[in-house]
Amino acid sequence: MLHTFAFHDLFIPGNVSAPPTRIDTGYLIPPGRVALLHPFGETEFYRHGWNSWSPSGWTRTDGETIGIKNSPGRLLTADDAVNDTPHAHSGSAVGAIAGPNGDVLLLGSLGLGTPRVGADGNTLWARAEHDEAGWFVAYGPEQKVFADYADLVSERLGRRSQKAGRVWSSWYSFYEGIDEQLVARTAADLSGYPFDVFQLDDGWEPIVGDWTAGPDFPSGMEATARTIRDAGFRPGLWLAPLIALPQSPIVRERPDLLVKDEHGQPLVTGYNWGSHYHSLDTTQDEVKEHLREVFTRVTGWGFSYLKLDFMYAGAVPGHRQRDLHREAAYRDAIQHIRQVVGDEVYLLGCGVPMIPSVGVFDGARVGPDVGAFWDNAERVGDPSGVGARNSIIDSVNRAWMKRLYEVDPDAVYFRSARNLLDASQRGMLQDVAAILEFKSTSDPVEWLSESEREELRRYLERSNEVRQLGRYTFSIDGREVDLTAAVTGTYVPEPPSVVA
Ligand code: 9PG
Repeated sequence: MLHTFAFHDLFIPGNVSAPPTRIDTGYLIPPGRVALLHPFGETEFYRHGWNSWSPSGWTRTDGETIGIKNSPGRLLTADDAVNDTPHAHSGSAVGAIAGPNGDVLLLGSLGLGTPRVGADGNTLWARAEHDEAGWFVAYGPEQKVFADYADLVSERLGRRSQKAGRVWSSWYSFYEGIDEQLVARTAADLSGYPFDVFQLDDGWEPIVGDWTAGPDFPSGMEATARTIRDAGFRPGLWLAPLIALPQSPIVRERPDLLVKDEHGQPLVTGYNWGSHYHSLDTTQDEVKEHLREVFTRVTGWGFSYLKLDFMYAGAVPGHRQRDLHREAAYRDAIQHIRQVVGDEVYLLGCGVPMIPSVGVFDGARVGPDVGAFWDNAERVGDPSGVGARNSIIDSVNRAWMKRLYEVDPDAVYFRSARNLLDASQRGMLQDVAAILEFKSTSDPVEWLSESEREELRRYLERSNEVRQLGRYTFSIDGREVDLTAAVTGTYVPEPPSVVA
């Protein structure tokens, strides 16, 4: 049916499935397809990515689309592959187009069902694989309409209140090369630094899919958790509980517990660790029981901050035992995990589908991995590739998600050693983390000079007064920070100086 949406002096004709309801901040539209005829012509479009690593940001409707191009494996891992439209502008759950004077027209889903929003020079449209959530449409100042949208989403899906505090993570220094002695030494060196959490990342487990202590942790994970606690920190642990590598015991022994393809074979749900991997079918009772065991075990060891990674793989299309929409299956799985660990455990989502994680996760990663370099030379043009540049672009474009959960832009660096980022690039990362209010680093004390140690301390101790001034401009403690060049890609790094 046709409906005309009235926003002050702007009238937008739209095609909707049932009559919308006016609310103070805009309109609620019942589930079903939506097409709005906008008067802005070719303009800017805000594209939102499906999971933590998926590209998000503003582009022109008559310009290049934002997304992962020409790389099916990465697309499967780092965005919603089946709904991607490389030749047309579309994104996940929410989209917006820019009108005059900083006002935007936003259209966003209020729930699950892999909702999709797209635009061109005439229309802003929305549809979902599984339509039951309904939509919000609003027109007004950019920050206000995004905030209003976020508030409606968390009204429906919840908002947790636990804060992570300041986090040290092992990933961006040691990667998988961790062992119990290195962890003990690193934690002892950090003792007295104002960190709240010391989080072990990937590398402790024998193989992804087997969440027991690996060979480099011969004393067991409980001993390591104790070591971390004795150093003065809350023990944190990484795991990817919904996926398993082909060589893991669960895949070899119980392939029946996996999500299947159309031939009944274990479905490939992503790529990493030089391999493909599979997903657990969380709709099966035995898988729920397995998850209960895993989470009872790791919290029993003493870890109370959990970084749950590659979670999108629990929401990919595939054959599951129970026939419910993939995002509903995912939410059911994370609610089960939350129920097992209880309210006191901090859950940081990584590689999570963004909207279906609201209200269950305390925090979520909102961009690709950082790296100790600006851009990835091997994957130029892949906006989900590792590096400071891509991480900053995605994270800043998702600052509005603060209202849904804590937003983690990933680690920042203080070290100049073993780092290709110069001081100004390190400063940008530090500013982005201050703006998003989530401070983490991976620098071992040993890798820092005396002055870098001081800088790190000051950074962690400072609580910042942050204000957003414009789309990419902020004030941090009265200092103006303009990230426009970095986020829009016009920032060109200085060529590294050659040290004789
Ligand atoms: C551990 C790492 C770290 C890191 C996570 C995640 O799109 N991808 O293919 C992709 C692969 C790995 C990845 C991110 C994206 O890294 O983000 O912080 O925990 O796993 O293995």
